Parts: sequence; structure tokens; C-alpha cells
Amino acid sequence: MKISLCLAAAVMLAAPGCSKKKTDESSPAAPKTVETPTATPAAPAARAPLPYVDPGAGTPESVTRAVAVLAPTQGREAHGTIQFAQAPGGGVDVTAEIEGLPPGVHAYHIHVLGDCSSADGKSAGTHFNFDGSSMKPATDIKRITGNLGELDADKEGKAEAKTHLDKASLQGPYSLIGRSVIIHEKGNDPAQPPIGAAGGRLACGVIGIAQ
Ligand SMILES: [Cu+2]
Repeated sequence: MKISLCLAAAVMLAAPGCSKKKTDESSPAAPKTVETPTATPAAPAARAPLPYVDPGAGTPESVTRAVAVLAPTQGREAHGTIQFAQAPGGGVDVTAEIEGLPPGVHAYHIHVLGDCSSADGKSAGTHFNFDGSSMKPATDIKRITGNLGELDADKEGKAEAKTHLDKASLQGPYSLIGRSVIIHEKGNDPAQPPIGAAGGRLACGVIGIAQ
């Protein structure tokens, strides 16, 4: 009987002891296993000024060429290649070779998202503005944003075009890399900036880094 009482007392005494130990481990005086916050949060890292061709090689280079391979949207046949080259004097030279187009004039634009995953090409979003916000362009804008001009397809549906974009770049925050090109059903309507109301989307291609 005496032994049983002692055991019971020991159990009762041990319980608070265990619970005290647990409290001590989570108290500030316990050995530190959690990082203490730094006095001042670090400023956000500055954005890299140029995209790199091969950062793993240790000698970063700036991007000077890019390419978009365009595939038709659902029910369309337009496809082809658009090459981009950073011009020595600034801006970007663009060379387009497209086929499978309905004969006639078709506007083509840089769109803000490099996403051609939807069947109608609308996943590419709105036009990419080389000089300001794409999503919220100025309300008094007079030009068609992201405009590459127009492709004039012959009777066989082929079109070739060369253009120069003064404001565009393959480098820096307004880089075209990772955006997309959309070819439209119709030509641009200059009276409807900044989109140009060129109708449905015939083909879409993402702009990627090239050598
Ligand atoms: Cu467009």
C-alpha cells in the first residue's frame, strides 16, 4: 500500500516535470533552432539588365536574335516563321515567312503573353506595348500597340514581309522574349487604336531566344 502511494505520487510529480521541460524547450532561453529575423529586410534584388543566353557558362551574353514558329489556331491553316534581330543602331529587324493564309491582308502583332495554348489563340492576351503598359495603355493612345504591320498573302496563301521596330528590343524589361506573335483574320483598322480590331486569330507563336 505504501509502495503504491509512492508510485502514484511519483507519477503525479513527474507529469508537471515533463510538462515544464516541454515549456522550457520552446521558450526563448532554449537553444536556438529557429533563425532570428534580421534587423532590416533586404531591399529587392535589382532586375538583371539583360537576359542571358547561357548563364551556366559563366560568361553571360546578351540576346541578339529570336524566333517565333507560328502554328495555326483551331480550324485555320496559317503557319510559318518570324525571325527577330537586334539592330546595331537600336530597335529590332523582323522577317516573316508565312503560308496557309487566306489571300489578302492580315495584321500581325506582338501579344503580351507567350501562351498559345488555347484553341483560339486568346491565351496570348492583349497586345504588347513597347512603350508603356500593355494591360492598361494610355486612354489617349493613337497607335496600334505591338504592331508588326500587315502581311499581304498571295493567291497561294503565302506572304513575306520585313519590318523594323524602332521601340522594340530583345533585351531589358521590354524585351520581346517570351511574348508571342498573333496573325489576324483582317488588316488593322487605324481608327481603332490600340488594338486595331483585326478580327480572329489565325496563328500563334511564342518568341524564343535564338543564336
Ligand atoms: Cu493582335
